[in-house]
Amino acid sequence: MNGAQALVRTLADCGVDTCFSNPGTSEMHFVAALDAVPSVHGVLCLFEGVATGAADGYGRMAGRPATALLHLGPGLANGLANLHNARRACTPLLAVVGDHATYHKRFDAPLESDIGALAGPVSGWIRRPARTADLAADAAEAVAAAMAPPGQVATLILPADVSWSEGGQPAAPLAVRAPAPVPDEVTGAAAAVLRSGEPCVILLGGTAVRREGLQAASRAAQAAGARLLCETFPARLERGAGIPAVERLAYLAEMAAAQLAGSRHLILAGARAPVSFFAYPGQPSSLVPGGCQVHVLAERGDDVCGALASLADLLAPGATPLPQQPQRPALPAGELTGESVAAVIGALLPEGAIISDEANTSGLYLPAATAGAPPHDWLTLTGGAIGQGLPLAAGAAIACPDRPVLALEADGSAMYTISALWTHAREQLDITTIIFSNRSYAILDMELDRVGAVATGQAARSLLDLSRPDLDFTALATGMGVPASRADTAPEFAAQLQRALAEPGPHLIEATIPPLGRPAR
Ligand SMILES: Cc1ncc(C[n+]2csc(CCOP(=O)(O)OP(=O)(O)O)c2C)c(N)n1
Ligand SMILES: [Mg+2]
Repeated sequence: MNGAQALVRTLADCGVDTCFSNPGTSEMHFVAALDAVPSVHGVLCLFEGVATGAADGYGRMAGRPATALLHLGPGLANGLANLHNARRACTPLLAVVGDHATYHKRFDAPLESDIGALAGPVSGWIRRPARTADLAADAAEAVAAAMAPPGQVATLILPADVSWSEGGQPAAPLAVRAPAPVPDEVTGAAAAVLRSGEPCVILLGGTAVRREGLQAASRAAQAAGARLLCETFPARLERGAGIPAVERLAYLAEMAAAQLAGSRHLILAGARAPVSFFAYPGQPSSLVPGGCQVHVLAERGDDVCGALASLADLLAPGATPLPQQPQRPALPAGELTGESVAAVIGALLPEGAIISDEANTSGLYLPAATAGAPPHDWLTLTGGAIGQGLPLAAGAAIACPDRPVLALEADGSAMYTISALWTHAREQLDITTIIFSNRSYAILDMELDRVGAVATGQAARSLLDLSRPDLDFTALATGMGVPASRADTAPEFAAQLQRALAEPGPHLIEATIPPLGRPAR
């Protein structure tokens, strides 16, 4: 057996069943090995940022890694932005980056580059096996490293000759480290703070915003009269009717500051102390209010949910969580705006839906409109690098083939990785993409003023405007095999969304809306 065959066999034995791929010549033996190991499904992505974003979506939903197969340094570099988002999400993900044969590197052929330097900042684990006999054991270690709590990107650099040489031996899966238990003293200290009677906020992140964590956190908050908030961009937030609701910390620093104002204690459960997304002249970077003490209940790699449950038991063993009541908005009439799009989505969201949210400014009304919808998962832009949403949706749909996926995509962000639509069609994924077509980088239009930049003329505004020409998303989608329609009014949009959700397979709806705060066209 050659190295590639031993590698792919080992991945399969370690529970890796999907490989989002954009291969090149150095990965041909890996590609060939996929026929020898049919339990690993190769998914072709037409740009590496799609492969890495899809692997992120898969990992967030499956809780185990998919592979992203990338071609040398340039292929990896094309995939870096979504690996950055995956790193921020703590997603278990295995990047396999093909490299030149070991003896070929010193010739400095055109594709030669420093793969380690490119991979380092996004990878929690990185290795470049030099011998075929070591490859499978390194792969098993890579999978275990990717799964080590709280989850991370593991990068395996695969020299072509290590891949093609005979002498490969599959390796057995390795045990995955369990989350670290939180010591009783730490839970006890947090309980004492919560009993102090001073205003407390419990800030949730990581696994704390899954159903089990939210239930425990809700019990603790109820018992102590504390407020619950969660990080601004959770990797995977479980929400909807029956699940305790948690408000997300706002993106805008002044709104986040208002949410935290008056708190004397901030208890972190799987979240970091809050910071402003960007610096603004004259504004503080930390969002921790003056006079507020920060306490760490659990770090991301700890048993966060266990710690919250112990905390709740200490405070009031009998306390019950406060579930969100079912409630949906009525289907709106009239113009299509960010607000009416949100109401339609809230009215129609199917049970068990997975939302890939990259709606940006147009998403302002979504949390309220969908809060009481049937239970669903909400995946957000963890690292702020746009171009995540369409790939993430593909990965989530492959991880959870029985669940409907909605990709809520701002127009500018959609264009970064628009070729993901082709993968939606190739794999016939049950994804409904809604394009929030405001023909603008609206958030930057807003930030231009907020950072205090003085922009008086058209030169600056033209860099933030997506018209001239207008993007035709229905043409883009149909050109890649995704049935598409365009909605200009709220009832049109509702009818199109109803149809898209009722039919299996991918669909795209271009919702033409004005930028936030401007009247409908
Ligand atoms: C990889 C990357 N490149 C550039 C940016 C800067 N950026 C932030 S938002 C944005 C435009 C967003 O426009 P759109 O997706 O249409 O959302 P809207 O602001 O209109 O709601 C850009 C270019 C970024 N965050 N990430
Ligand atoms: Mg836009």
